[in-house]
Amino acid sequence: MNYEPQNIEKKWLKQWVENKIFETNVDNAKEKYYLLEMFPYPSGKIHMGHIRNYAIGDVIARFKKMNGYNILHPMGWDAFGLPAENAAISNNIHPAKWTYNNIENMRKQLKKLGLSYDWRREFATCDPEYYRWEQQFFIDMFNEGLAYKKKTTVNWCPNCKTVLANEQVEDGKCWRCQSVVSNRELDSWFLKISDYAERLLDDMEKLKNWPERVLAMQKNWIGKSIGAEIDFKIDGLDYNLTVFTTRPDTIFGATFVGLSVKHPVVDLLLEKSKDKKNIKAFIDKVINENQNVAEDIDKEKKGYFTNFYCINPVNNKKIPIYLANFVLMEYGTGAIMCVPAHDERDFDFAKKYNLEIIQVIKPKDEEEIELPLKEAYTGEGILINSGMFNGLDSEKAKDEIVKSLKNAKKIVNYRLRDWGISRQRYWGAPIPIIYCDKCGIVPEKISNLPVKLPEVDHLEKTPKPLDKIDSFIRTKCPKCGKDAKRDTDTMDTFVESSWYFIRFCSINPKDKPFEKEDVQYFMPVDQYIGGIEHAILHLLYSRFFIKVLKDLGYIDFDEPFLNLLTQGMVCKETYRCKTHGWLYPEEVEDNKCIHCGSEIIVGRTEKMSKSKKNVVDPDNILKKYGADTARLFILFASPPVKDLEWSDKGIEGAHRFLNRVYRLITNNLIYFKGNKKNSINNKNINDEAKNILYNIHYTIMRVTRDINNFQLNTAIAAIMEFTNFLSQINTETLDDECIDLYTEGLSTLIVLLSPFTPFIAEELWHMIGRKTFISLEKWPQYNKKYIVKDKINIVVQINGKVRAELITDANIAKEDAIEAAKNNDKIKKYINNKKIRKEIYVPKKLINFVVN
Ligand code: ANZ
Ligand code: ZN
Repeated sequence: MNYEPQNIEKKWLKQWVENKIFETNVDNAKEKYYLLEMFPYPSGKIHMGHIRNYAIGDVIARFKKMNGYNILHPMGWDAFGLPAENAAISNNIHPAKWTYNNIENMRKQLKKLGLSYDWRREFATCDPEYYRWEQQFFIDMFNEGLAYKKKTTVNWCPNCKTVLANEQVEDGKCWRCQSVVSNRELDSWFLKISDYAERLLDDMEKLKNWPERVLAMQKNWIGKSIGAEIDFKIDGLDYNLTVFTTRPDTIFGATFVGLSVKHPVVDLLLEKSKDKKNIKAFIDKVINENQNVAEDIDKEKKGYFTNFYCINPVNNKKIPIYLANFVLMEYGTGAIMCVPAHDERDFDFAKKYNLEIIQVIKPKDEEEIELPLKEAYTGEGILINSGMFNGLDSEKAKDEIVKSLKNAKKIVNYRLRDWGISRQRYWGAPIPIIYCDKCGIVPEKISNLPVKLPEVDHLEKTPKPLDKIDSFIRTKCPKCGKDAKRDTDTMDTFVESSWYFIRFCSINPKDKPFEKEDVQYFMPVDQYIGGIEHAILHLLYSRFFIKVLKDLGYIDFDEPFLNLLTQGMVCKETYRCKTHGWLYPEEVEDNKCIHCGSEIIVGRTEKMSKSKKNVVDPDNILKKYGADTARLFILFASPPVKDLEWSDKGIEGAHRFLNRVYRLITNNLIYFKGNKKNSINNKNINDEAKNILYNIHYTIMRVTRDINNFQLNTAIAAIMEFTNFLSQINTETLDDECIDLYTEGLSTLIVLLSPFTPFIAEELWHMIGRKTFISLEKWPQYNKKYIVKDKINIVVQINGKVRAELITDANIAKEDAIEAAKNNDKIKKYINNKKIRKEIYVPKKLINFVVN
């Protein structure tokens, strides 16, 4: 009999479906476990990263199911987005058609992998039956003031021709296409995530099993800082300029004021100024520069003196007001007091424009800093040059100084900005808002939802395609019934992924977003698995959205994902030729480029990507080896949280291992025929039997523990060792009792393998005569008493050097152990004719004789 994965896998897929093995329903008598992997964007084909994500999840889902949990394990499609629209533009195919074709293909691929999904729950987010609820949530948020429209500077991706939220700009580039992002003034919709900053921080406490790194990134992104707002009067004008500072203790060192070019007072200054032209020119220059200057400490500081002065409220000193490119209007108050002695940016700026630098903080317990200062001292310390506050600790001075000022107050600031969700594209959920000349901004009537996307037969790559579709725009005002116009933006696709996991709880819910009882039973997600790239984006948006839905009364919990596992990337070596660039492995022979014969450069392993030509196509692997081999290799090659290096040898190895398991079972089928005694009389069993029992229970213990800790690779290693052990036993010498134990070992092996390689496990289970589905079996339990070894090894040393090893009874007495050591042949040599000055005994581990 040969292992033929293709036949086996087809057969069991069919059986599982026919017998509804993975269908789950609410069952209040059973404890639930919701396992979720991040759902994919239907790009057309699954890649190795998907397979890894879903294979890891499937092991956990199957394992928990076998441990008695009622498992919710769903799958669906994050189906709105730009790639569909771009494909539509270049190939003249409707985005919906493109999307559903891709879904069709990817669903087939996923099914081949034997993932234990309840496919009845599948949906695509581009289905109006899905996004209508999102439109309803949006309207609720609008009514609560949580969704609002404003004209502001937004991030604009010139390639995607759409706005991006702050979270979607990485190092000044678009997260999707890496184009450099520019600024635009636009009217767009925002969700008030900033109102939730404090709760998003506080509730991190509930996320005990999230990776530290993810929590740190979110915390940093929210960027809470405690400081003060202090008013500085502008000399000669009746105007108080409010600055935000985290260091009120340094106020005596404030030698100028920095102003954002977008600060409202700038208009007033311009009006009164004699230098209008130059000021305007400077403002234009800064606005046209890239925006992230304030974030980027190394960027060149630029400023322009306004010819106005502020009065420093602590000492009435006149200090110049500069427009400065590093002061953002979007943070704090858009105006700052600048303390060059204690802030790096201010220091650079002061050097450049020759402004005064006054040290006001002295480091504690340290010698005087050399003057003039070579760099800013940004730490805390003792106040100097600060009048009546001299000698105070900076921490204390912060409070005292704010208290002493009339126009100053303590305040908390957050870096987190509201979530901009307007997208100027077609393939997204329409924003359900109507503009009426008489009534203004009016939300669509709930009973008119969904606001469906209009059919189009041709899309062009222009911003706001919906603007060109008259039949979509023209509508009636829900309030007064007069002619009105629809909003023509669509929502950020991250809105869809912010609540899909609650929709999964119900099977095709009609006339509601989900059934409340279903959500009550299944939520929150017990284990979420996905890529680290969403550490902020999707994971922060979802946390916010769930809190909003709770406040709106839809649900009654406030964190969506209790545990989070971020899996590593799938990587592979790259090859490059000096003249021909990146090469596919097929273009390399004997380390030479097949086109020109020149020596190739073998690159370090990198994330699989089309551009680097190091992608391995899952279809080819599945065709050649079957899904079980692919799953096993990916799970064995490295622990889930680490990057995984693809290796052809590794996949061959995984395949050989499954062949060995298959042979081991099929060669021993005869032993499963007889009558089993089943009960093991363990009082007087022989050493051989004890050893088999030990290995069975020790392996169960290891595999159980390792799966619980997501150490799936070492769990597999334990199964492999157990396979070796069983293969080396000569069954012909075994007595009846041992044969029973041996078959128990074989069947345990199959069960332990089943979450990792479910097809071959199901097949072998069937072959040894079982009539049940292994996917529904109980996970085996180990008995500690079989794991305790009754023999132990004791190391024997002479003067601290290891000279022998004793094998003794585990509960040997000290005297007997020492006696046995002295009688050991190897030890005798060393102690003959010598005096033992000291005997050291560490129970069950070590004996040391100190001799002359
Ligand atoms: C005076 C000062 C003295 C400051 C000093 C720092 C050190 P975080 O911690 O990130 O909240 N700042 C305030 N608003 C700003 C804006 N809109 N654009 C650029 N910079 C701004 O940083 C707060 C500090 O960043 C504030 O405290 C302010 O400079 C600056 F020795 O005020 B500080
Ligand atoms: Zn109206």
